Amino acid sequence: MAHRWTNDLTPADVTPKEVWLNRRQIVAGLGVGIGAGAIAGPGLAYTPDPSLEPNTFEDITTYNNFYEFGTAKEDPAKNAHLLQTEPWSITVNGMVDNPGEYTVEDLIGGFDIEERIYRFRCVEAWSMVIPWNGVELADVLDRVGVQDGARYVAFETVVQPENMIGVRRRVLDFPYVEGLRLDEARHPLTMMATGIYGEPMPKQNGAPIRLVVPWKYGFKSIKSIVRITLTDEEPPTSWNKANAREYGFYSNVNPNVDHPRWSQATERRIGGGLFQRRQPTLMFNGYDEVASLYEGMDLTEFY
Ligand SMILES: Nc1nc2c(c(=O)[nH]1)N[C@H]1C(S)=C(S)[C@@H](COP(=O)(O)O)O[C@H]1N2
Ligand SMILES: [Mo]
Repeated sequence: MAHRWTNDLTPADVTPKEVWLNRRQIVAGLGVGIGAGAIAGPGLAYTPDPSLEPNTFEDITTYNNFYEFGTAKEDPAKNAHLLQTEPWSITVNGMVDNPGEYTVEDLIGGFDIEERIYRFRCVEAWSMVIPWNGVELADVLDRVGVQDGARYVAFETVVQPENMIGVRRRVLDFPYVEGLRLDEARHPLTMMATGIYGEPMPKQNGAPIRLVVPWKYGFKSIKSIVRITLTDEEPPTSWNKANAREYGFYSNVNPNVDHPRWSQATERRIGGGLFQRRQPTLMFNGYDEVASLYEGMDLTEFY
């Protein structure tokens, strides 16, 4: 499968192989990887400037938002082991040629699992750098066959009340739902991720398969997906339903549009279990290549 995403880094930016291999060994101690061979491709050939130095596996898996498992940052790591991921079935419906029930393998089997180190920015003004493993959503959409007239993709998270304390407490209107405009969904940066650091996706990070949209606030990257719907109407999204004034449909990272209750001009990079240095928030989280998707749109109106 040809990859449509190309990065702007040169060989000079590549992390020395020894550094890479050492990191591999460190994370290899954590368990069995998802086909290490599958990710040992050219996708590894970038870890550029220090701003893309990945967070540790521990940071990424113990400081989470996954409201189905509670509202505190430590809750998902404590409670998500209860998530039942086998069997897992993803309903694909709406304006598609091949609707039906898919396993994860049905959806992504045969595609290269790439590793992509992405900046990840939560709406709450913290950030991390995460090495995701996954495929481009565009490839999945091609597999299910998007029909003419479809304009949006809607996603839904599993609901397991018996296993999810946040669902029982109704901390949000579950199921958690999210959506993208079709051109956003097809953008080569947009991933369906099945792992981090070459490991199967930890439950607290959205096993077995979740969305990653690196130029948008973290809540757009919906976890533990069980439904994908192609539609001609802008779909409802969980945080917009909860508070439309604070959370829009687009939710692009934008230092110039503050959250009503806090500034988005800067962010704190999480590291070593602590918040570290404050740094400027980058427009589109630094992914300038998506700017053309929003040409002519007032991003203060469409926040
Ligand atoms: N189903 C579901 N998906 C979700 C959330 C959630 O509460 N439920 N939280 C979102 C938010 S606010 C963030 S910041 C990211 C966190 O992803 P991570 O745990 O992999 O860092 O997941 C997003 N996806
Ligand atoms: Mo978030």
